[in-house]
Amino acid sequence: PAGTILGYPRIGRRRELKRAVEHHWSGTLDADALEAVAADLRRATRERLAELGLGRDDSSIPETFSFYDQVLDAAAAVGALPARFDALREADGGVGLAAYFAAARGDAERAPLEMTKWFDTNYHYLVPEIGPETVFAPSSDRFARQVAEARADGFTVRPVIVGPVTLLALAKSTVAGATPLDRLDDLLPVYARLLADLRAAGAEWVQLDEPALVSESLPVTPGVLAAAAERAYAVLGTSADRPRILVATPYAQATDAAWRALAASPVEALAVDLVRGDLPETAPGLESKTVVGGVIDGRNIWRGDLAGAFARLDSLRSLSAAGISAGTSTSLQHVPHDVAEETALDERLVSWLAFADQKVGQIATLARGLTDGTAAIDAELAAASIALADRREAPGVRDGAVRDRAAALTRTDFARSDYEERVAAQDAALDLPLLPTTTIGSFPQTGDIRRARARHARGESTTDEYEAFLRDEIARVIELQEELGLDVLVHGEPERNDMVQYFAEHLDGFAVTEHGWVQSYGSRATRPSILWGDVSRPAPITVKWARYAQSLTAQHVKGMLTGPVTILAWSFVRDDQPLADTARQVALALRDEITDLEAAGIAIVQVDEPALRELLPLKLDDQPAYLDWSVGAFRLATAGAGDATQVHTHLCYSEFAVVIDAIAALDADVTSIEAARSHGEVIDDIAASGFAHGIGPGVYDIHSPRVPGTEEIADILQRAVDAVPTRQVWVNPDCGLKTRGYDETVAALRNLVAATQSVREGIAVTA
Ligand code: THG
Ligand code: ZN
Repeated sequence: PAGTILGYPRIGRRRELKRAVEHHWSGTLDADALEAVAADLRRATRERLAELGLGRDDSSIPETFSFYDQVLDAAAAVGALPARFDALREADGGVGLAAYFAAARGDAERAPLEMTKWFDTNYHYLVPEIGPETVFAPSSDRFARQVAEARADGFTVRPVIVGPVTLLALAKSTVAGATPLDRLDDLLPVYARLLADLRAAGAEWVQLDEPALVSESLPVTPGVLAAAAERAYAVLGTSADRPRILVATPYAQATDAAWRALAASPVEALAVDLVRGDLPETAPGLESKTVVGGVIDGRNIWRGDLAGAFARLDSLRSLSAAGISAGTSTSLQHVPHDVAEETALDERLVSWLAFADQKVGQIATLARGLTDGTAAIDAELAAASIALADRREAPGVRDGAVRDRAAALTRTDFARSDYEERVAAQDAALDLPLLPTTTIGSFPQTGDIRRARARHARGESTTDEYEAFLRDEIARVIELQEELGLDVLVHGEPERNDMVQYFAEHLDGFAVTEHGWVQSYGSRATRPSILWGDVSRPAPITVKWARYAQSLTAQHVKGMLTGPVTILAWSFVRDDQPLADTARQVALALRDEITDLEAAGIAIVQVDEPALRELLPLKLDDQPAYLDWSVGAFRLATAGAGDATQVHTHLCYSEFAVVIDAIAALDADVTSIEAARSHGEVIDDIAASGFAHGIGPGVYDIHSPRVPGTEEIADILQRAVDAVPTRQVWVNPDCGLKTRGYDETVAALRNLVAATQSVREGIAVTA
C-alpha cells in the first residue's frame, strides 16, 4: 500500500480499555466480558482507520491492540515469562490473561516484571527476564486470533510484534555474566512458528518492531545488535509459510551496521524514521525493498509541513525499485486519539494540531499523492502550509519581551556563589539538625481531594469553598508532620492534579486538553499539555499556598516547583525552535517564582527534575549538547536564589553512572534520589563520584504499600553515613507520597523518624 501507520493508540477514545481492565482487576468484570470490550475496541479502531483512508484489505491497517504492553505481549507469545508465573498458566501451558496480568502487576506472592522507559519516550514497558533456563515455546495465539477476528469483519490487517532482537536486547538477564541475546538462536524458531501461524490466520504482512537497532544507549553494543539483526532476519526471512515482513526502526536512525544488515536481508520492507533520522548514504540491497518513509511525526501533535513531508517522500522514489510508502515515524501510541474531541481548545490552536486521527488523514493524503501525483493533493498541501504560516504569525507564539530577556542572559545568570559560601549562609539561617528528615513533596491524594477538585472544575463548588478545603488539608498535613517529628515540612500539594499540568495551567504559552490522554504504562495515562507559544508567568503560582503553609509552623516549609526539563519532557513541545530555547523561557518563569517564594519567607525551595535522565538522547554524539542545555536550564531557574536559600532537587531513578556529572553540575544544595530498591547501592556510586553536596538517598520504596521497618531504614541510612560525610546526608522516602494511602504513609514516616533518631544516637556515642 502507498501509506500506513506504524501503530495506533489502544486505550480508546474515552479510555474504555482502562476502565474495562481496571474493572477486571477489581473483580467486577470477568475475562470473557473483558475480551468482548477489547474486541469491540479493536473493531471500532479498524473501522475508524478505514474511514480515515487506510485500506481495508491491503494490510495498511496495523493491529497494535494490547491489554497492557507490547513487550509483554511478545514475551507472552514466545513463552518468555519467569518461572514464578508458571502456576498461573493455562492447562496446556499457554499464557492467558491471568499469567499475563500477574506478570504486569504482581500479586501477593509474585513480584511483577520491572518497568522502564521505552527508548526516549514517556511510555514504559515491562522488562522481560531471560536466562539460560528460559524455555521459548509458542504460548499464545492472541496475535493470530486478532488477525482472524479482523478477517471475519472483512479486514486484512498487519499484525505488529516487537522483533526478536529488540525483545532480547531490552530483557534483563537472570544470571550474571550472560546476556539474553545469547539465546537468539533458541528464540528464532518460535518467532518463525508465530509468523507461520499469522500467515495461516490470513495475514499477508507482519510488522516486526526493532527500535533497539537505533539505540547507542543499551547495554549491548550496536555491533552486537547489528550482528543479531543479520542472523535474525536471515533466519526469519527464509522461514517457511511466512507473511511478508516489514521491519520498523523507529525513534531515530538505525545504526549504519544495523542498516546494512537489514538492507541485505531477505525481508520485503523497511520502515524508517525520517523525523528523527535519515537514510544512510549507501545500503546495498535497499533497491529491492519497499521503503516506508516515516515522514509524519508520531511523537508530537503538530500538523506540520505536509508539503515538505511529501517532497521528502517523493525524493525517495529513486532508492527503491520495489516502491515507496508514506508512513509515520513511530507508532501513534504516543499521541492522543483525536483533536476533534477538544471542543474547549482555541480554534486557531486546533487548526495547527494533528492528533492520531489527523495524522492518519495526512498519511492517506500523502499516499494519494504518491499514486496520483502532487496535483491530486495540492489543496491539502496548501491548507497545511497556510495553517503553518498562520501559526508562525499568531500572537503569543513569539513574545518580544520574553525573547529580549532570554537574549540578554549572561554567564552570571547561570551561577550561584561558591558552595562553601552558601553552606555557611544556610547553616546560619536554617538551624537544621544532623541528618535532617523531610519528604519529597506530595502527600497522599485522597479520594476527598480528587472529588473536591473535580467538583470545583465542574463549577459545583465556589473557589472560596475549594480554597477553604485546600487550607484545611494543608493544615492537617502540616500538623501531621509536626507530630511525626519531621524536620523540613511540605504543604503536601493537594492543589495539584499533576506536577507538570499544574504549572502548564498557570503559565502563558501552554494549553491543556480535555481528552488528550496518552498511555504511560498499563492502564495509566497522562494528559500532556501543549506548549505552543513563548512561555511567561502572568502571576505567582505556588506562593499563596507556600506562604499559608509556612504561617502554620515555626519549622521550615519547602517551596515546591517542577523543573524546566521535566516540564518540557512531559508536555508536547513546540517544534519551531530548539528545545534549549524553550527550556530557557520556562526556567526564567521559575526563576521569578523562586524570587517571590523567597520574598514570602520561604527559605528552602525544591525544584524537581525527575525527567532529566528521560530526555537523554539515544545517540552518544547528541548527549553532551543535551546535558549542557538541560543542566543550564536548571541552573538558570535556580541561580537567582540568595546564598541563604537552600535549593533542593529530586530525581526519580537509580542508574546514576551516566548522569552523575550532570547531577553535580546542577549545583543544587541538596539532591534526593531513588535508592531504596537498589538497597542503597546508589550510595556507593555517589561516594565514589566524590559528590560533595547534600544528598538524600531514598530510605524506603514508596512504589510499594509495604511499610518498611525501623531497622531496615536504619541500615540503609547507616550505609549512607558510612559512605558519605554525615553532614551531607538527608533522610527521605525515595519519591512523592501522592499514590500512597495515609495509614501506610504515617506508619512508614514514623519508622523513618525513629530510624534517624537511632542512627543519630549511634553517631553521638562514637563521636
Ligand atoms: N506526570 C506527568 N508525566 C509523567 C509522570 C507524572 N510521566 C512519567 C511518570 N510520571 C509516569 N507515571 C504515571 C503514574 C501514574 C499515572 C500516570 C503516569 C496515573 N494516571 C491516572 C490514570 O491513568 O488513571 C490519571 C491521572 C489523572 O487523573 O490526572 O495514575 O507524574 N505529567
Ligand atoms: Zn521521584
